[in-house]
Amino acid sequence: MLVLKSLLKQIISGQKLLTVLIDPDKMEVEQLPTFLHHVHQSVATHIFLGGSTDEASKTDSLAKAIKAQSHLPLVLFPGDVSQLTSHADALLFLSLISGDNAEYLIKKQVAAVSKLRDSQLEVIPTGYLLIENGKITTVERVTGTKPMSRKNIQLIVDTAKAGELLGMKLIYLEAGSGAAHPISAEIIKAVKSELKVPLIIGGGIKSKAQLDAAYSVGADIVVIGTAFEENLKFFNEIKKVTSSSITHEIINP
Ligand code: 1GP
Repeated sequence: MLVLKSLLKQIISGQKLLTVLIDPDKMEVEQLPTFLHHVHQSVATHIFLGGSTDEASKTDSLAKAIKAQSHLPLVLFPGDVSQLTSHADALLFLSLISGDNAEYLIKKQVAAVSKLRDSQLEVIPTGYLLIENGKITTVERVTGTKPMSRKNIQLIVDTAKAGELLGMKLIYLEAGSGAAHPISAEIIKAVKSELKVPLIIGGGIKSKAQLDAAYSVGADIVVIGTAFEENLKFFNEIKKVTSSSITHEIINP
């Protein structure tokens, strides 16, 4: 089934989705078997691949290796046209609607068309909003756009809604990788109350409590990268509950 259709089905049935973000600048193909082993034991439902930069042009080889080693849907989350590869299931076709840099609003998308024309990738139009988080992040530097103020919640809501009205199928509120403060509960709640399309939240989420908090106020999909890169044990905190792990807990509480 197509990625968007299947995630809509999961969300409608009440499931919360968790995406593990693999940044090509921070992952080697050789590290994938161990990393994916942990991903598969966790509650992760999707893998995103991409980053603001891909210095060593590893996206293609990483995508191939991930597809060979994982059953999870692989979705591209590209910072640039150079990060497009056919070795994935879908592409978040992002437009940075929080900023006024034409490059990231439409020009990179135009440049992508010649690569997408003959591709089998499922293209998912996605409104991408960068929100201020307390420190300057790579997305801000690379895109040359100012994040939206955390205090102007109405403007964030209106921008997200404008994205939906323009036909975007997903709205992604981004605090930036390694953000000091994840997107606040107040912002998530306000945006979610006006949106019909699924809401993705990412940036700076480092604990199970923060993950649950984001879900409880309306996030449909949460994206986590840094916390997993820095500590594989974090996967244990969000492990799948299987009958064997329940038995283990009963015997070894
Ligand atoms: C970044 O939203 C993602 O684009 C994930 O952020 O690396 O802080 O988890 P973290």
